Amino acid sequence: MEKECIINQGSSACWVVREAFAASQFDTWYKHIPWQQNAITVYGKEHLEPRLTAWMGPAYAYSTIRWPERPLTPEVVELRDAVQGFCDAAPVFNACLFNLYRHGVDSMGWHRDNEHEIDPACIASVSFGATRDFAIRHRETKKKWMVCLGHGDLLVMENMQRDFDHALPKRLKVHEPRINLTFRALRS
Ligand SMILES: O=C(O)CCC(=O)C(=O)O
Repeated sequence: MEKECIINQGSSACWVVREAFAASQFDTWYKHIPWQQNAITVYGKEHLEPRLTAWMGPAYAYSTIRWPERPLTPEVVELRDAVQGFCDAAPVFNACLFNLYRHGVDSMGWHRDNEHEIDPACIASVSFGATRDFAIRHRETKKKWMVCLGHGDLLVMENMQRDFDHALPKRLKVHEPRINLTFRALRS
């Protein structure tokens, strides 16, 4: 399978393998994951996140959200091992954040996954269901890239946290749900 290069700048790289996991079913993941909607506090005000999420891996916290430790299930380990096979020099992904965008109103704002526990060498994500745009922006130049991610696509980001933000913008014309699993290596 071919790697499609999106960004290759210094030590930072981002690439996609189209339909790498297209054989995996949206419904399997939809039913398998213990989805919840978290509240997040921004400038002292509580909001519900505009998506459902779940976590498997060591205990982890970002923003005002605290995830307790939860082991990866055998199904997730199987997908993780297959993803790991595409990422030659990556550290072992011992954690997975699951995102469920119920429709195009659900989204994720600009961020860069730069919590100190996350190994910046590599983050890999797999998408199922509706096709959505994934946005990347250079933090200084503000140059933007828009990557269309469809069912089964693998997206890999290497050393991107320092210089780039990413986001999953709203797309009001999308009415179908999308699931995204992001694999990370958490350092203890
Ligand atoms: O849904 C996506 O593709 C983006 C997910 C993401 O940025 C994250 O989990 O940090």
